[in-house]
Amino acid sequence: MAKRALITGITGQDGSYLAELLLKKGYEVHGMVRRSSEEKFERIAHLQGKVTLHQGDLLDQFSLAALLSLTQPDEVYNLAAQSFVPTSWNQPVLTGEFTALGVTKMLEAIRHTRPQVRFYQASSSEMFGKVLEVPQTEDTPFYPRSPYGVAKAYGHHITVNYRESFKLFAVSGILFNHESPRRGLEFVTRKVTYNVARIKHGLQDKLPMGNLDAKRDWGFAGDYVDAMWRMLQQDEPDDYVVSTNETHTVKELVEIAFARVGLDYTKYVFTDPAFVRPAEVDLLIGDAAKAKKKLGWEPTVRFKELVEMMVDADMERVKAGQR
Ligand code: NAP
Ligand code: F7E
Repeated sequence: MAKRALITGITGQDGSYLAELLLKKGYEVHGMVRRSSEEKFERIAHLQGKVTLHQGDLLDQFSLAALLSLTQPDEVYNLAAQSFVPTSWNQPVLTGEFTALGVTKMLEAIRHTRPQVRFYQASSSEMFGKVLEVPQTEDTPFYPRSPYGVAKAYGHHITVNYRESFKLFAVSGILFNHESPRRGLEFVTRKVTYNVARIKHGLQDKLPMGNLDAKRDWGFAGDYVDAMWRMLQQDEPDDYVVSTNETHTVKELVEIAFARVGLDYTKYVFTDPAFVRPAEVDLLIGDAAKAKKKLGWEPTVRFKELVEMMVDADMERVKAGQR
């Protein structure tokens, strides 16, 4: 019989890639979606009829338990969150409700409704924040620098706690930044690649940016959802860092993106304090040796290829008048 998976956050970047992956593996895929006045599930439009969508919300614990009873999943991937770091300073309480307490709500629903489920929690390299070790591993202590990072640290610890307290098969994937042509427009990679395409097509001539010196370990989302799945196929639940083991500055990202369309970024990019954060994460670089050894996982897409893939996709989209 086909395995069943429930994905929260199926309309997000990772949810769409994960749903594709699980469908290819023969899973029956269920997704939780929030009610909105206009249903625009663009990232999963191509999966219509292949995945089953159910209304629910991480804030509504009863909706989570009801969904578990209805769908009877073997695996639950908790990808839903308020995931944009700057918004977490504007809406810290909401971020805590979704991104931190939402995890406990789901774990409680699992514990009481379907304790045999294998549970994946989408943890983040933002928990390392002002890093206490370079590169960062599963053993590096956390020092989050935003309400988002703080909320994710709570989500990580409560996942470990429920594993240890109630013997749930619960894992925390500590994923470093991962991107794709489906990335939201406000995140730095997609902001740059989309605006490069607009500039190249003559639709604008300037690009305001924040801190160009920040360093990130950027990988491809398609690779990272495969690591999530592998974590749930192990004999024992455990936590894993998922990263490329490379770090690059935002400036390098900008240079490569503009160069891809034959432009010099210095003519277009300027610093706008509106995009500078109250507290920055200066340097992230992950050591994914454990994931390689135990999961047999490795990234297939490197930084330059990733940026160029995103620029090319945005050039096509802008040409077609799409976002
Ligand atoms: P994303 O594109 O921002 O997607 C977030 C998803 O969460 C959307 O489907 C959104 O639904 C849903 N959501 C938000 N609040 C919800 C709520 N209260 N109830 C139900 N659903 C809710 O994020 P992503 O990049 O795919 O990331 C997936 C997960 O991994 C997130 O938890 C993120 O924090 C974490 N993460 C991401 C990265 C990365 O680099 N991408 C790295 C580490 C960890 P709507 O469509 O209705 O808004
Ligand atoms: O910023 C700098 C900014 O917003 C990356 C989320 O998926 O990954 C993501 O969080 C860097 C930061 O991602 C702009 O200051 C400069 O240093 O793309 P971002 P993030 O904050 O690293 C982690 C792993 C997650 O878990 C999160 O959910 O780029 N930066 N100028 C800028 N960033 C943005 N957004 N916009 C700028 O104009």
